[in-house]
Amino acid sequence: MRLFVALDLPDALRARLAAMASAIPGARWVPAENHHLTLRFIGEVAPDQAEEIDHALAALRGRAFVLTLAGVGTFRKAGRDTQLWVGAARCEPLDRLQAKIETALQRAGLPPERRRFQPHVTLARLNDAPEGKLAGFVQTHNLFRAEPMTVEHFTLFSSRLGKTQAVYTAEVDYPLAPMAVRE
Ligand code: 2AM
Repeated sequence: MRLFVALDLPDALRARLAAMASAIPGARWVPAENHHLTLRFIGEVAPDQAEEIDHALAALRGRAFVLTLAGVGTFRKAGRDTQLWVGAARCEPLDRLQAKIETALQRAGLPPERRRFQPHVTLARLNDAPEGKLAGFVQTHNLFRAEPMTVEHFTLFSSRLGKTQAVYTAEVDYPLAPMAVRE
């Protein structure tokens, strides 16, 4: 099983992200149903390890929080733009949740994630997309700011390769404790 831990996004937000797709040669736009914010990529695991991962995540205690997606950018690898994404406004509760998940998964026997957590929702994967077009996209959407969303659970997803796109399935939702109500 190929697994990852992520936040799913409200339908209206996914529709808004999908509507940002534009004519950029070499861009493969992620369809609305696949939008998510990855907290931890796990990769291929055997069924008994998947069970341990599930137990470790179920034992994690976290609190709900408000998250706002904002800004756009690209990831570059070897001098080429590989991904176009929407980022997240700075959010300490998100960083804390991600750190707790990392600890839980290491306890479940996974090797540590070496890469820095860069919260993002991938909008498109890029193959030789012209830099000018990408710069134009980033400029157009630089001020993008979504409606704040309340994160009340996180999710263990499995991923299968479909014909044209990966097929993601929410396997387990792990609830977060309700936010403290202000007096
Ligand atoms: P991405 O959107 O930035 O590519 C499911 O594939 C999720 O896991 C995606 O959100 C993807 O992040 C992430 N992912 C896929 N392969 C990965 C890898 N080798 N390392 C880290 N994250 C990965």
